[in-house]
Amino acid sequence: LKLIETLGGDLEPLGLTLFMQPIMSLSAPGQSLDFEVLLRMRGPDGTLIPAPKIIQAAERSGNIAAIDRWVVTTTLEWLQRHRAELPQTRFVCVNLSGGSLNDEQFIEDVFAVLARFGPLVEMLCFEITEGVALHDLDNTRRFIARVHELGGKIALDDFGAGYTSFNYLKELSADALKIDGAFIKSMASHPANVAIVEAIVALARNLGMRSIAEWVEDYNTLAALAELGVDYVQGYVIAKPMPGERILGAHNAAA
Ligand code: G
Ligand code: G
Ligand code: MN
Ligand code: NA
Repeated sequence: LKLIETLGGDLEPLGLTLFMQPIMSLSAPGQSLDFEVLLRMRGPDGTLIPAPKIIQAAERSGNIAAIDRWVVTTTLEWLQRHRAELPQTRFVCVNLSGGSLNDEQFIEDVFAVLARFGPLVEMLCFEITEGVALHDLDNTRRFIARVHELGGKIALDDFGAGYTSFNYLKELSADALKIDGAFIKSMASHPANVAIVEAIVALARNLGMRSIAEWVEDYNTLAALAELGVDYVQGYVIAKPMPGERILGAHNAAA
């Protein structure tokens, strides 16, 4: 982590690596292979350093834009390399930090990267949190418009946590709402969460957006979400985040 604070350009030697977690469509279960990209770092002893630690170190040292740019580039390179092996993959979600979205240089760099990959960008979905989006609504709006021009998608991550304002939902034309995992995880023990999730699903549908439930940890919750009409589910009950090779392996085994 000290290294993140000192190095800039080439990040792979630092042990940065991308994990993927499957996102399952409830309307076509088993027929789609979409996923979220999650950053990991392999320590010298082989242990995996979780994303929040990496992100914090990078934000503290002003290197978060370099990290986010590396994640976007590496994801697209991976997709390009393995596209033929992923016929059922329609979208891949990538997380962005607030620091990056408000960094002019990052924006220019990332759109230069996207331009290199042409139509592959149509498979990208950028996950942004409400806090990030609200930090500078104009920057965020411009970013979203440019992503849409290239055919990419936007999901509002951790939706429902923080400062959800309906006005901001109206202001930003996102494609999907990712319901905050805290609501999903305790649906069974907190009936109020069921009502909240139901309302978010209806809100998404009425705004022409998709809904994604994360942190789905058991089958009862999965069944309840299907009943509520959630479009996509993601969580340990389906699969944990795993190295990209394992996604390819699982797919090849299933095919
Ligand atoms: O699995 P998980 O520990 O990876 O993720 C923890 C947090 O780190 C989440 O809030 C997630 O959005 C964030 N995160 C994971 N991967 C990335 C990444 O590549 N870039 C950014 N900016 N955030 C990430
Ligand atoms: O904030 P964001 O939604 O990007 O981060 C997703 C985080 O949720 C990652 O840290 C990921 O590892 C974690 N995660 C994924 N599936 C589950 C799950 O079923 N339960 C819990 N508690 N966390 C999960
Ligand atoms: Mn996310
Ligand atoms: Na989230």
